[in-house]
Amino acid sequence: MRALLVVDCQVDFCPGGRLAVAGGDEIIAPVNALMGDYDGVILTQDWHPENHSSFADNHEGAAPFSVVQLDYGPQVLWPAHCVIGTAGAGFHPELDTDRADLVIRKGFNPRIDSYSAFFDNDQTTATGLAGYLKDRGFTAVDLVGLAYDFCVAWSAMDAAKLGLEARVLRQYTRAIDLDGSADAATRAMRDLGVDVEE
Ligand code: VGL
Ligand code: ZN
Repeated sequence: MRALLVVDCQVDFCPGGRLAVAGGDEIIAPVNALMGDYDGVILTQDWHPENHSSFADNHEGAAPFSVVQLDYGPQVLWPAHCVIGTAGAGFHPELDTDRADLVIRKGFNPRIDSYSAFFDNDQTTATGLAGYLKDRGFTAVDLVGLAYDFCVAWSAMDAAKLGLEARVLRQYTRAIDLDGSADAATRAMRDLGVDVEE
């Protein structure tokens, strides 16, 4: 049983959004076309309160894309994005959300960011996705979505650590690519046994 995990295909990560990933909107139609090939489709949604600790605005004098030390380690500070209840937090209007069996929201704890669909960035608070996949008998996940080097990569690495067969379909992703983060993500994923397509 193989699931398709569609990561953060949201308005704010597409051109015109508050944390736009170049070409983010280009993957939406291809991702829709993939959905029928899987035993299950799961969507994730980045979902932050306004006072979220990953927003540069919530750190006095901090610039977006700088890095600070939080309780659980280094954290990139982002422009405010995917704020609960705003249009930017919604799915891209063309994403075929009707095909999804489950929607996982993540990042709603103001103190901890959550790139991965499985665990918050403290690496301990679980979202419940691991149990869901296990209970439904999924042993493999293919990952697509935004952004390749953050939420897709962290989700894929956690999937591999949990013993799932994890594969990233790279042409169905786009990267933020902050200081070489795309290449670093590819290396880190491969080190953990994630199958990353060229
Ligand atoms: C993401 C940065 C901050 C992502 C989410 O979806 O990759 N990146 N929040
Ligand atoms: Zn976020």
